[in-house]
Amino acid sequence: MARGAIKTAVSKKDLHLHDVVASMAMKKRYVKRLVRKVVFWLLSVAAISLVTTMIVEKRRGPDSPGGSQSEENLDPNGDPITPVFRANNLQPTRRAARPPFQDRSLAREPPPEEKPQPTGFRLPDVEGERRDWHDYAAMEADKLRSGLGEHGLPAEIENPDEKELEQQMYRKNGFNGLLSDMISVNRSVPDVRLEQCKTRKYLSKLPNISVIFIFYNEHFSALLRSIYSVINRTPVELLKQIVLVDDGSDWDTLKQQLDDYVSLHFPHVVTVVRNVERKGLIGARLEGAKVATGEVLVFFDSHIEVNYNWLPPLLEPIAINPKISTCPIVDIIDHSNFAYNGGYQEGSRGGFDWRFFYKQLPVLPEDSVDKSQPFRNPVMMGGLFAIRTDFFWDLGGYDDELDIWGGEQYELSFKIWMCGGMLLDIPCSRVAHIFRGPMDPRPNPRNYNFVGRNHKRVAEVWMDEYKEHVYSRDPQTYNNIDAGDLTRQRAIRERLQCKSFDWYLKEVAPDFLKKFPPVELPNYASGAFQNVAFATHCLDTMNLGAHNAVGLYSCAENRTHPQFNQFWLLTPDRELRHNGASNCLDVQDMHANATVWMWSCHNQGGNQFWYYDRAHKWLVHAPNGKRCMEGIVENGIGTVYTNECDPANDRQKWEIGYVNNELLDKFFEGV
Ligand SMILES: *[C@@H]1O[C@H](CO)[C@@H](O)[C@H](O)[C@H]1NC(C)=O
Ligand SMILES: *[C@@H]1O[C@H](CO)[C@@H](O)[C@H](O)[C@H]1NC(C)=O
Ligand SMILES: *[C@@H]1O[C@H](CO)[C@@H](O)[C@H](O)[C@H]1NC(C)=O
Ligand SMILES: *[C@@H]1O[C@H](CO)[C@@H](O)[C@H](O)[C@H]1NC(C)=O
Ligand SMILES: [Mn+2]
Repeated sequence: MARGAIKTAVSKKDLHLHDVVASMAMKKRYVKRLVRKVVFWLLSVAAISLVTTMIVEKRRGPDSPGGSQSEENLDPNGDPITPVFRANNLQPTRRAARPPFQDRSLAREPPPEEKPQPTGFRLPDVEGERRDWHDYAAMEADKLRSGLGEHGLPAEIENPDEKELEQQMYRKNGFNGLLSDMISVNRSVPDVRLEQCKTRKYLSKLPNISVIFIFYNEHFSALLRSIYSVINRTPVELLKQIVLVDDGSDWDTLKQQLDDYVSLHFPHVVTVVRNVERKGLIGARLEGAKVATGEVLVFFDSHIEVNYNWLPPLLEPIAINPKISTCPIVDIIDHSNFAYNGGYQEGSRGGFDWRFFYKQLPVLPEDSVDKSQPFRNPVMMGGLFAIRTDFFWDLGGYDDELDIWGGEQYELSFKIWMCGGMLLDIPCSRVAHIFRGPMDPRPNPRNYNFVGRNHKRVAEVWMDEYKEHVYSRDPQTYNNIDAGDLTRQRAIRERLQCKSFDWYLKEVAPDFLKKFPPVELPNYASGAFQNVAFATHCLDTMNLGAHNAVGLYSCAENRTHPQFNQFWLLTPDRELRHNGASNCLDVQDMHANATVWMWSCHNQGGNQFWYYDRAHKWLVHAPNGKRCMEGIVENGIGTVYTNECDPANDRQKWEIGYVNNELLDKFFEGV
């Protein structure tokens, strides 16, 4: 507009040409200065935020407790924790790294289309008397309690003489067992619920429950606190039974001592079931369910504390519709100081990628208008949930051939949705769980890939044609797994006339296919990454998992398809991922000899962004400017760093087993 106006002025009034040109020049200068100011300002903001991010990342660096842990997709401890529990546990404080220069996920996603807003989920308004289920007397009494760890405050053992024992018990349990012994089993917790929850009334007529705690070598006081929290905060008329399933533990405290404690303190409400041999999470839950007499089953881990009025909001949807299964929001009990952290804000839905890694996705916008209301969840987290006893058995329980743990939360979630039910998360129901920290490994209960077999069973029975996407991620493994007899599972699907997996993906999880495209895009490069200066050495996991530094080791013979430890991919997400695992190479510092870590892939670029510069043979860690991966072998030990790129330094040059040149030519398109 302004330019057009000036042009017109020039053609009409030549006399003023000089003035006009001068004023245009002035305007140009002015605009230039303005642009320069804005650019300078933007750059300053970017620089400050980059520096802040780096300081924060450094502070929250990988030395924090929860540091080293073994393979992510194995649980040698046999602890009934789901992958997401483990993921949280491994990253107790560190946020997913913020891409310092650009959020590529924003760059790639097309702008949202204008669509009519789908209507969100609401439970039907049912007739019926309602009541305020709060136990105000108990809540008031709790307010007056004082002592170590009361109100969920962080606690500490101060006596220096006990430090060694504390460490020992810590490593044995993955949490501070000695501190647990010092905190009352009846301790009070902070009321972390959303305000709307604190006054809400629920149906007066609710079903009664059996709470099933399963455990393998659980610390005694942590188990007791789990039981007491349920007894102290559950309406007597709704708590029919507590079932303790000892899954082949071998600690003495869990035998006669537990029996004696139970018969002295909870003679009528607690039932103990003992598996002579360890069956794992799935088998143990099934044994518990078999003796349960309540109308609703509540499955819990054995190191939890329930919050005030946790049960009525969890039960009401089930009372309204018997085919609804519900999950509480899981708060966090700190494994080192037992602080109760209820920082829940938004909630999230469960999902999975085609490697069956559990993923969290945002709540559908139409379901999160009122954040205190139940919302639909495609996949349960797996550790804590409620389901009607008859519905559970009608679905066939868990597939009893699923061994130890793994895949069971998918199996049950698919069944619930596909066979006429519904799975809801309940923001007003809060239960806290101890996410374990570092611990001494416990024996692996099996000597075969039971997780893979479980996954194949679930895929075969429930995923229809989509199972191929799971198998195609790891054909070697899946081809060699015999899923066993599936007749009973298929008969259940037939009898209940369950819907297709395609229906589930489209209706229940409409965002999955977008987030996790079934057909994987090709990699930019893959195979062994061989150092040029130390040509016998290749990038290697050193048999370690997440939160350890990557290293160098004698190269595999087959450079395009090396052994597991040396198989790396430069993925379509422009990250350097360990093949078949969910760890990516991650750099958190800019200084010389910055460590290259293996860390859970966050798909956000940033500190996990890598580029292969073929001309220099550099592996460039892009966001920090020209920083290159460097391999150094000293005294036979191979270390990997990033340093400023130096064309004369052969330690920064790498040969990769397979390079897709055509794709690499277009590497920066759409970045
Ligand atoms: C815990 O509270 C119960 C009553 O709810 C009481 O009987 C028991 O003695 C208490 N235990 C401890 C160790 O404070
Ligand atoms: C639990 O509910 C069932 C069905 O309503 C009822 O028969 C049973 O008596 C209840 N049990 C207790 C202990 O309230
Ligand atoms: C490496 O392994 C792949 C897949 O097993 C095979 O196709 C290829 O021939 C092997 N290459 C060499 C050099 O052994
Ligand atoms: C980086 O590490 C190498 C090998 O340990 C060492 O020789 C070099 O001096 C280090 N550089 C800096 C700046 O610390
Ligand atoms: Mn657990």
